[in-house]
Amino acid sequence: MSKKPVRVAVTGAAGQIGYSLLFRIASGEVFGADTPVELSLLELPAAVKAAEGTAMELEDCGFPTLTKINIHDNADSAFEGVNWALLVGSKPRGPGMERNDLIRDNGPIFVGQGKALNRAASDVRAVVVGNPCNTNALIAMHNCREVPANRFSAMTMLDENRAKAMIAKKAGVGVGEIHNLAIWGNHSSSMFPDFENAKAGSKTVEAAVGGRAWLEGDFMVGVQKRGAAIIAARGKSSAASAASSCIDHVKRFMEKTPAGHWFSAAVPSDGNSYGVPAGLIFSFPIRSHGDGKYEIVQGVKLSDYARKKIDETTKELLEEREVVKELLAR
Ligand code: NAX
Repeated sequence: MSKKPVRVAVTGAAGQIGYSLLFRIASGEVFGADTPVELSLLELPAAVKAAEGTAMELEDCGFPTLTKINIHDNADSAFEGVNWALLVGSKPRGPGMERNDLIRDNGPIFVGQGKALNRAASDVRAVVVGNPCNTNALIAMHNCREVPANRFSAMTMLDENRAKAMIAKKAGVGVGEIHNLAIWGNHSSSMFPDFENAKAGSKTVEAAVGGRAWLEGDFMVGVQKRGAAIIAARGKSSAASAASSCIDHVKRFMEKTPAGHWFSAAVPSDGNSYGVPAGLIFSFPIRSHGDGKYEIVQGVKLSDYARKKIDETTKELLEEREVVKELLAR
């Protein structure tokens, strides 16, 4: 293997998403068959043993691309020199817990991890998966002054993939036919999966599914509540699909987005796009330049319906920012 190794930290490495994500990163699928991968697994002390078990299995796969695995129980050492930090680990919502309790409980994790990234990594991209991922990314970004803000993102790719799959099924076409399905806003039930600007092949999605009623009704609710439906059916939250979407997220940022296309990711708002206040970690249609840079796609037409939905999800993110305001150092 000729290339320089890529160092990837994964937090929550012993969790269910970690169990799926790590193997796909190690296999060479993400960074290529000629790029060595060095994994840095971060876990809580109580789960280090389980992470060791996952590491043993990773070794047993015999992936030629996997050249190193280290396991850590502190973020400073885990993030040293990493190129990608996939921040998956956080506390799940317990019974009777409100969203704001979860935000308050998980916020401090991302203060510590933001500070650790600041100290330990100079060429890093951080992707937050752990919920509430937009606001957790906001906290990490504010506590990591040395790393440019546009290196932080939060994952809404699972929502995009869910939305595309639902439309493809309804329209009776392959999921590969559905493109430009942007998720706007928060990774929560307030998100807006923008079916108005998406395409099914060369058709509008509305034409492909036979009208708007299903899109405004079952589709919207279906995407927003898919996570809960999976918990109800499986008894556990989405894991392999979340890991797969995290892989898609990283790949989409690394590859140049084809002309006229876009994908969804929550990134810091520049304050000049679609009326979203500057600095919020907001999911937009994104186009990657393939050289580490990306842009928020401009000029996407928004109907009154879309505008209302985007305003609602913006309001929710502003409220979340208010809940964690003492944790925002920048
Ligand atoms: P698990 O509970 O299976 O695993 C989480 C792991 O994180 C545990 O092993 C735990 O020990 C570890 N952990 C907790 N605090 C940590 C810390 N401070 N440092 C390092 N490790 C820590 O959860 P899993 O199903 O893997 O989900 C992980 C997160 O992803 C949750 O917050 C979940 O809500 C979120 N999700 C986000 C999605 C998205 O689309 N953005 C979708 C899937 C998932 O719901």
